[in-house]
Amino acid sequence: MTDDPAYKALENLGAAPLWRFYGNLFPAEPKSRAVPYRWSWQNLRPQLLHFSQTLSLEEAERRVLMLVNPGLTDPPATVNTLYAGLQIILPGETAQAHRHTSNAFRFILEGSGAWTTVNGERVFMAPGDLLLTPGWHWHDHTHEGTDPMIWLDALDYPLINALEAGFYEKYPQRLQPVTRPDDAGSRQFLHGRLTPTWLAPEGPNSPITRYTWAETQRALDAIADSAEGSAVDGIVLEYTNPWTGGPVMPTIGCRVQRLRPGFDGAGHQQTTSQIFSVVRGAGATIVDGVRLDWSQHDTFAIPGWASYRHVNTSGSDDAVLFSYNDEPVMRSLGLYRGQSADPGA
Ligand code: GTQ
Repeated sequence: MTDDPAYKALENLGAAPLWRFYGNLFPAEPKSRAVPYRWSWQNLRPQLLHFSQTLSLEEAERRVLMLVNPGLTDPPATVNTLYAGLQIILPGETAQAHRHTSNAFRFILEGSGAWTTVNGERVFMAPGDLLLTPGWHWHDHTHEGTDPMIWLDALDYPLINALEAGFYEKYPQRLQPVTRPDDAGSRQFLHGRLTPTWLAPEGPNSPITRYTWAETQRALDAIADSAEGSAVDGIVLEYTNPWTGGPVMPTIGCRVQRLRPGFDGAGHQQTTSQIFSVVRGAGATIVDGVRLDWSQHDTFAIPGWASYRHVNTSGSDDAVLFSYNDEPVMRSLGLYRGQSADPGA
C-alpha cells in the first residue's frame, strides 16, 4: 500500500524499499542523461572573441567556454564521462601553471605562436595538433604569436569527480621553468614503430606530448584508397601510446577519421560516449532520430548507447573528423558493448 506509514519511517532510518527503485537501478539497457547535440563554431567563435576583449587572464585562470550538454547541466559536462571547452588566448598572454588529476588534451583549431609547457617541456601548437596533458602534469600556456589562438579542451573531470578522485594544485609561480628540450616527446617518439630503447614509461599515458597534424595528414594520405575502412566510421585511426599500442591516456581514447565523398555510414551503438570536432568538410550525424548537421570546427556529442550513423553530404570533398571517447574505461572494466543499430530519420 502506498500510504503505508512504514514508508515514511524508512526515510528516517536511512533505508529504502528496493522494489520501488529496481527498474532505475538495473535498467534493461543504458539510457544516457546526455542528449545528442551540436555546438556551432560560427555562433560560439564571436562569443570567444568577445570575452577575450572583456575578461583578462588575471581575472580568469583559463578563458574557456564550456560546451554543456542540455541533459548534463549540474554538474556541467559534455557527455557522461567527458568534457569539451573552447579556449582562447591572445598574443602576449600567459595562463597560470597548475595541475589536476583529470587527464586533459588540447586539439588546436586556429592560430600559431603559442605553446603549452607540460612538466617542463614546451609543446608548440599548430592547427590540427593534438597535445596531451596527462593527469597530475603541470601545465601553463604562453602565446607569443600575432593572432588569437583557439583550441578545443578535453578533460575527463566528469568521470574523475564521479570517482571522487579529483585533486588540484596551483604552481607557486605563474609559469613553470623549462627543464626539458622543446617538443621532446614528439621528436623522440612520433615516428611510427621506432621507439627509443633507453627510455621507460613514466606513467599510464603516451610519452608523445604532441601528435602533429602534419603526421596525421601523412597517415591519412598514405592510406589513400588502399583500404575500405569501417562501414560505420570510414577510414578511422586511433592515436596510440607507443609503449602499449593502446589509447593515449588511461581514460580517453582519441581518433581521426576520413569519410569519403558521399560516405553513408552503417548505424551503430556502443556503451562508449563520444565527442567530435570537425576538422574539415561538412556532413551530418543522425543520433537516435536527431539529425546533427556539422561543418568545420563544430563540436558534437554522441551519448553512450545512442544509435548513430555518419554521412558526408558532399559528393566531391572528404570530411575529416577528430574524436575522443571513454572506450579505455569501458574496455578496462569489461563494460564495452557494441552492435549494429538503426538511428532512424
Ligand atoms: O587549460 O589547463 O578547459 O585546467 C579546463 C580546465 C582548460 C587548462 C579547461 C583546465 C584547462
